[in-house]
Amino acid sequence: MDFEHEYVNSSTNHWYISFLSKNYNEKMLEFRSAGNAVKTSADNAVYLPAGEYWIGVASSTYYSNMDYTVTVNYERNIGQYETESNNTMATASQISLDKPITGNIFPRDDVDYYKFTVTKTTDVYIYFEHNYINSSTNHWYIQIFEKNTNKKLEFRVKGNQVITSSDKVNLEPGEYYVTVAVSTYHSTMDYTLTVKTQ
Ligand SMILES: [Ca+2]
Ligand SMILES: [Ca+2]
Repeated sequence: MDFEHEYVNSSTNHWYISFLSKNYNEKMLEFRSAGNAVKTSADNAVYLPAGEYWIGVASSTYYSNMDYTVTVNYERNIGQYETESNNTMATASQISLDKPITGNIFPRDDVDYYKFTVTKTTDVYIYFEHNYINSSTNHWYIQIFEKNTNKKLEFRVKGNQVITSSDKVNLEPGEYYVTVAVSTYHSTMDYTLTVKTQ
């Protein structure tokens, strides 16, 4: 989402923009725009099913009656992104082996569930990427487990660890789930994960 306005000679926030779920009860995204920031883009995308959503614009620390323009940028999701809400096994986003999927953790208590199927006994590992964050603290917590919640693999990813290949785990044929959740620190930055077989 982009938010634009004419220049105001002030680095203080003048506008507060929020993107709300169709039920109007869940914040999917929020950011602020300073007077001298003529174009502000949201830090991350939200990946949503078709439906109605709401954008709220309010004054922030300072008030301006100046006109503003809001643009919602849209890209069709054909499986390259998670689809919220995917916070339970039942609503998991389906993924294919060796095909990357991108998502992010927002709000902090967001959990992303992905479901994949193994048709023959195979070794898999998770390849996890994100942009650099200047922090050696863990930001993401990733697990693979079976439908009966038997955990097969878990690992954490630090902010400054831009590429991670997990240990390999040997899986029997069946359905499995990957979850991505916040670790010690929270980042809304996009991550891309792939369940790899080689
Ligand atoms: Ca998510
Ligand atoms: Ca989620």
